[in-house]
Amino acid sequence: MRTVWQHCHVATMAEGRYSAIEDAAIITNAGLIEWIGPRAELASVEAERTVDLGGAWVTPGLIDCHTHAVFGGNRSGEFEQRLQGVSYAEIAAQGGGIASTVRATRAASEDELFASARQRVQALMRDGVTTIEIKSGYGLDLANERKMLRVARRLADELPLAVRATCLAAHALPPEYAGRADDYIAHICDEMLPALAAEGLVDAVDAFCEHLAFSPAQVERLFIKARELGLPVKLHAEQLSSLHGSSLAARYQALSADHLEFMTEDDAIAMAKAGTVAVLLPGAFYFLRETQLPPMDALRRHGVKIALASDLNPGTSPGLSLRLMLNMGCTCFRMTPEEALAGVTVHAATALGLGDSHGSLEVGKVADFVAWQIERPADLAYWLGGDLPKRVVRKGHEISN
Ligand code: DI6
Ligand code: FE
Repeated sequence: MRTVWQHCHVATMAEGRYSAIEDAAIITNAGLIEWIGPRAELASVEAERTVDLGGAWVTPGLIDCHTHAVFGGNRSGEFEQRLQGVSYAEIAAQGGGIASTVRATRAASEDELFASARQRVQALMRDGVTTIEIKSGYGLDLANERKMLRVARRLADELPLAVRATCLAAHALPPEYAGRADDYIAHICDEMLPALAAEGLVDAVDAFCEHLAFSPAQVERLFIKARELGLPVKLHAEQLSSLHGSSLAARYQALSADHLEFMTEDDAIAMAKAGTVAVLLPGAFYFLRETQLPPMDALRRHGVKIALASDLNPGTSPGLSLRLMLNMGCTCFRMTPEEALAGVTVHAATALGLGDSHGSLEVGKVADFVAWQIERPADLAYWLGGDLPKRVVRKGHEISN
């Protein structure tokens, strides 16, 4: 159905940065954008429907490019411990942290995981999110990683949402492999990843490169396997210390390297050359009360694309609002509201390998957009969460929130 959407302004985010058309019109057809431009240039078209957006500001549908939205249980008890001064690393060393979510996730059925994840994902959707990435990584064995990835696929089937599923089997060492990290990496490479990929459950491969997780050498073995299977990679890097995981990611043309508080200027240069997106996660920075800022000036100077995401997970970022992350990106990391908006649209799409189809409002791209009743685009980064009045369009059809 051809639809004309008008009486609006559009932040198109074309060409990878903030750009706006005032008093614009959009024509959608068969789920795609057929035309977009100033309303004055709108030629008369045969349209089945014309929609008056009431002066709204239209942005691309928001993209949350880094979440761990599928998990069992929650860790509010650990939050209380950390408020008493116990560190994230100490809690992990005592068998808490990721390991405690692994126990709860293994104990949960696929239906239970689906039901709890759906609620969290719907909270993100109420904030204008139309595309989301979901990582596995709390199963840590074939059956349980499969269970998580199947939930990610089912969310895409049952909700008006695009979902990319990332295999994060190399998130932590499962108890069965205590003291045998190399053996676990070999098990992922030889058994888990080939099986999960063959079942069509994996869009990308991720790992946690950190002293308390996996070394660069172990991550590299996984990346080599991913390349062999034709799967793109991404990496949790430089969150708590500097191991130059982000440079390693760049050497493997990773879609993104994520967190990055401890990255160096040389890492930024390597990422810029490779086109690897820097995904910043201010929710985790805030929730862990970190003080080391990602090197914003170096990222900007070298032209690294910067995305922002929720990192929605039970341990370090129980964040249910991507717009709140826009605010935190500005307040904590000194991004401009325009950079932050690019970070949850055009650059987030690139971080998921969806840059050709999503993330900006241009002819031929998927017609996913949000019409916000706001005065200026900066308002999206200004309000601290909350439910802003809006209309959400997915593949050219308005969805109810
Ligand atoms: N970094 C994170 O922030 C999450 N995973 C990771 O590698 C934390 C996951 C958790 O604590 O459950
Ligand atoms: Fe994460």
